[in-house]
Amino acid sequence: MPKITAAKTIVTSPGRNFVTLKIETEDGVTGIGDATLNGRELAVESYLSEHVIPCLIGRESHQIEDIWQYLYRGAYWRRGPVTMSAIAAVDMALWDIKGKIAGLPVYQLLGGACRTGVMVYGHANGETIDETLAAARDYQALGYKAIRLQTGVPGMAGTYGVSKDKLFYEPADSDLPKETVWSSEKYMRVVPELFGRAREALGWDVHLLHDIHHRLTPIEAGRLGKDLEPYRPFWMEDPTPAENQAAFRLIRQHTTTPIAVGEIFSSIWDCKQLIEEQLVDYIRATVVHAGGLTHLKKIAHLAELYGVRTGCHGATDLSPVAMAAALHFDLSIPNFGVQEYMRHTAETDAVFPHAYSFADGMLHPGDAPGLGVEIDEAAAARHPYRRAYLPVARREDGSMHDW
Ligand code: GCO
Ligand code: MG
Repeated sequence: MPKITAAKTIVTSPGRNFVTLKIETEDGVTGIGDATLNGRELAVESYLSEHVIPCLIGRESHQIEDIWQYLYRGAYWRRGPVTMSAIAAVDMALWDIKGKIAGLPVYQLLGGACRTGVMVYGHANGETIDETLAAARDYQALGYKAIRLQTGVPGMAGTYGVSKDKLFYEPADSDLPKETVWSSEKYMRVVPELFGRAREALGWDVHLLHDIHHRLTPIEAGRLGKDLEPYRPFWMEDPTPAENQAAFRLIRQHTTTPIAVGEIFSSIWDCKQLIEEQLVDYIRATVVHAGGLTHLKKIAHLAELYGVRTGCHGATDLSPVAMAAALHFDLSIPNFGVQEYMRHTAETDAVFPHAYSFADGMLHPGDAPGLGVEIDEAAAARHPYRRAYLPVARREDGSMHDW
């Protein structure tokens, strides 16, 4: 069995920051994993280079589960986004290596394809409802079967989910956190209007999604979900912060609008109650922030028992390496729901050449051995790290809210 002989991190910023782990075996086979944690990139980089890489050298690269257990149990300090993103990067790189050695795409190692492709959704957004609907029509013209709708809230500059670029979403865009203003009352008035107008303009054959971005209280989320019911949204995402999983019971008592949650979760323990009590319909944990394919499979298997489907996070701040890994995963599990797909810039795609491709609203990971994505280190070196923070949100009286 090929031993790990070298590993290093590569930090690059082709339009935004990405941290990538590259592992090499004694046979010269290399594998890569995404370790990007938006706004906290160098914490994961240092966790890997200072604490994880020295423990990898000499281990058998094929022993993916054992290495996962070694890094998780062996740290003593369990869970959390920094630790779990670092473990995820190792895990992805090892699946990549195993696939390359086997001569098989990773989805074949995970059990083979359960579907012909992966339905994805893109972000249609604009400062006004008209702009959002125009963007949604553009996504429809590109073949998307599922579209997320976000719009600016009148009187509130810098609403989350509204971006300058139409195919990319980049909220981490300042050297220190930007301050934005929030009013739940104003927001809750605009979203039902957006969805009403969207059904008139776009029809009923397209799935429409919406992200609340942890902004509401449970009872407010129940109200918004109820107001949206006539427009049959595919889901409302992150209705309320999820540290208190039991809080979702209150939302469930008031609305049949499906709920998606979990893009900031780092382990199965963050969603165990949500899944077991069927308090959510879609689990959005990702391969990069929730411990890699090895751990995400366990979350998906638990979810399968309770009729919960997956809807993995796939914003622009997850690198093409994480996107490729997500697609192999999505193709191979029975309870897949939808995959978020925010495109990367041309600079990012040039740094990470990849085999996955988009057609008719679906992505396919391709059939290259391993994950099917590489890193061009010379191109990466041309884009040095730049500190960049996500914004923060304050209520109109100046008190802190959840961004
Ligand atoms: C989404 C997310 C993102 C996050 C971003 C933070 O649903 O895509 O909410 O847009 O804000 O990934 O790093
Ligand atoms: Mg979100």
